[in-house]
Amino acid sequence: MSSTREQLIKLLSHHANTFVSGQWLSDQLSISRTAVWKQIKQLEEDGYRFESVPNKGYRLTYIPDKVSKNTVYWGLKTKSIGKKIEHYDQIESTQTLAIKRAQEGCDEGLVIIAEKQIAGRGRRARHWDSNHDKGVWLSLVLRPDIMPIQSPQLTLLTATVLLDVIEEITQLKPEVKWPNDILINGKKVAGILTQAQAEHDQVHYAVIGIGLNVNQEKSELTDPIKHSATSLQIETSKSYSKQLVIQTILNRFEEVYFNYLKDGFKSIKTKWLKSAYRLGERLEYSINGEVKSGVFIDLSDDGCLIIENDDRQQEKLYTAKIHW
Ligand code: BT5
Repeated sequence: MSSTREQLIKLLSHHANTFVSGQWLSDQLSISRTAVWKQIKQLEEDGYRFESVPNKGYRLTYIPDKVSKNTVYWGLKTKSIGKKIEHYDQIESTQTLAIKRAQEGCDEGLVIIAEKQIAGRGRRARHWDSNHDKGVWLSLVLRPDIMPIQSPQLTLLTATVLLDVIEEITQLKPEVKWPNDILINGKKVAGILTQAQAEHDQVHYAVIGIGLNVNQEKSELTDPIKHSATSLQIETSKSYSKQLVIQTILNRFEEVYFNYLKDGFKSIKTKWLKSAYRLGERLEYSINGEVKSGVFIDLSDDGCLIIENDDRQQEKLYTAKIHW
């Protein structure tokens, strides 16, 4: 059950085009008119703004651009993604908590958002720089009815979502570097971490972690990512509402994810390939210490890079280290 404050904000934001009277609010919330007034004063102190007219009541005119589960929630058009949100000012890692929630049996669509992560992580226990509030750090829990072998497709799906969202917000054309990096002008602006738990022919859950650098200035990028990373702010000299970025990601994610569950991977693959970093170029890669090279020609349905070697043989790369 949400608090009186949350219910009040919900009522006001759903009627943001009209005035609502103190009496109506007091009836809806089963609290006195004085208690409504006190709540409104409290909200004003927290940055909310109202137009208030005698005999007409209150109209919510501004919600502060501070990310909270409510402010994100109200801007969502989704059916399941983000229907439940947990928001933390600081946490070790949204991914670790989302996995715990998934194991506890939470519903599909739970989103964990943090302003700062003190132990943000990438793949293979690599560090993810997020101990500050300049980026979007979130993890979402899915329970897709797909075969375990298909779970890498979720990383590629998420990459296409981020490509769209970044383009929509900044008008820039990012690229996707296999398997999980989003680049702008050759530098990493976002990373995706997919962790799934599966058995036989069933995926129990997949947790998708998204880290997107939003408002860092160039001087705020420190070693070791100083030269390899970028942010939306660095690329466009503009700062962005993180709340809006999160809403855009979640709204778009649900649309693409539902289409994928219905129609399969084909359109995601097409979209992914259109923005693939170094598609059609010769890449060097190593497998078990042996360095090889070949032309990156395609993506397989199970999410591998397809390379054509000098003997015109095609090879699928699952775990090779690519020397980008
Ligand atoms: C990734 O791993 O790119 C996946 C990153 C996922 C982060 C999200 S944030 C929300 C959720 N909670 C978590 O704890 N994690 C997820 P990988 O491909 O292994 O890349 C890691 C490498 O990216 C590092 O070794 C650095 O070189 C680089 N890196 C670290 N932080 C970065 C940043 N903020 N921006 C750009 N590059 C970064």
